[in-house]
Amino acid sequence: MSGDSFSLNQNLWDADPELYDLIQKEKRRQHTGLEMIASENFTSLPVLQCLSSCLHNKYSEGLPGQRYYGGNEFIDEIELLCQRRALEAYNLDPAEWGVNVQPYSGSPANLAVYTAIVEPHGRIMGLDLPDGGHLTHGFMTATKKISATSIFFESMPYKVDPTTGLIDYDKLAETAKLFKPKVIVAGISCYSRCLDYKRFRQIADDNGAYLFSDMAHISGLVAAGVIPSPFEYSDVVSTTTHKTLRGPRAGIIFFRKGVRSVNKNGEKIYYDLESKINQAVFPGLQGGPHNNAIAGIATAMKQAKLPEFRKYQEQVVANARKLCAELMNRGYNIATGGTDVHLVLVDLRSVGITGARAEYILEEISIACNKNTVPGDKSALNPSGIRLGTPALTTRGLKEADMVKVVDFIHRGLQLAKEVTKTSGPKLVDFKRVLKEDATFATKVKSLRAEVEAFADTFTLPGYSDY
Ligand code: DSN
Repeated sequence: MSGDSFSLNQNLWDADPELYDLIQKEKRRQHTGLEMIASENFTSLPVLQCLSSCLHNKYSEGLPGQRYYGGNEFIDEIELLCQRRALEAYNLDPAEWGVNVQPYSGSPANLAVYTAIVEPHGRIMGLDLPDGGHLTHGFMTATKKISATSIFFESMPYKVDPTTGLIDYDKLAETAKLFKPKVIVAGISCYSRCLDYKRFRQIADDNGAYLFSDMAHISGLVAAGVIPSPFEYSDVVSTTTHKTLRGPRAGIIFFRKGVRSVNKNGEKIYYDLESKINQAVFPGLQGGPHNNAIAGIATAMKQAKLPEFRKYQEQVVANARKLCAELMNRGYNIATGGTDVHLVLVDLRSVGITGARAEYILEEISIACNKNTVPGDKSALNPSGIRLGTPALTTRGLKEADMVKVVDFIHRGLQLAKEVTKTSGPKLVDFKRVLKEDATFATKVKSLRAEVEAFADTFTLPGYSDY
């Protein structure tokens, strides 16, 4: 039945102009804006081609060679290629490490790890969300268990030192001794320093815990070798594949194989992670894998071995350092006093504007970032900082000199927010209203936005040219 009045082979722009128009608008927004959300990036044309390929059509529950459906001859080859390349990207020996490339994204990957290695209500320690951890590392508030990790498991956070902003490893060691977690999570969503994996390993060993590293934010930097790798010290490593790694929106889990330890009698204790993790992903939590995304991961992992990829990651860090230095030159306080990675956490308490206002005004001038808690913040609902990242801008070709310009735009936006606050008073709703209704402020915003957009428009975006 291919002769329907709606042809299955029409282009999107003919088949659904209304939707196509919205996609075009989003494309234009991406082109004319400065994308500084630290977890975002612009993936490559080959990855987008994988995502929109025929692989999308196929069901393949199970693993290569052991599927619940027929017709998986080539899907098996693609998944095996993806697994091989994922191990190669991180220089891992297949005798010591295995990988599952089926998780739909980072949160499902992390839940699969806990499901595999922690019994229901077993204990987990992760960096607290307001201190820079991720929801899936066990977030809960005093009154509510927020993340499934805290609903199905018992979660005890560790924290940063509120004065330095650095992870308080001594306190973690002390708490772990009392809490006796089954898993310690070494991972961040907003922390601008390299993690001390050796120290984490020591603390895990002292308590018989697994060390699980969630390298989602930094996996591109790790693959390029520009920051320390978690693999030497970890039992399990998860990552998303779309952040610094610049692949498709998906997740993967690496797990150790072989000897875990040798007991007092000299007997070898072996890891049993492979079947536990594979089963937790499917059939435990997921159905059929997204084969188009798996192909996208495979091609992104190939890119990750190229010299250009290393140069890109070096530039991501160089840009973040320059961004940080320029902000400090302008008098801004930076949590932890700097950055080793792709992100910068700006503490706005001394500026006198909240994270929400900063995020709002920057969005108004076409700079995308997110409000974020900073060390010492009392409420996660009213954070005092913003998180800025360089992966997406670096993909578009911005270099250190461009960061000077970017900081100038940010600074002018934040200065304007200060001015508006004087008129609007403390409520965000009044701030937004004044910004819109006051003709002088509205004109200033419009003119600054035009400058930002003209600047951003000079840099290209990878991807399809027509949508
Ligand atoms: N949403 C991502 C981030 O912004 O850090 C993490 O999942």
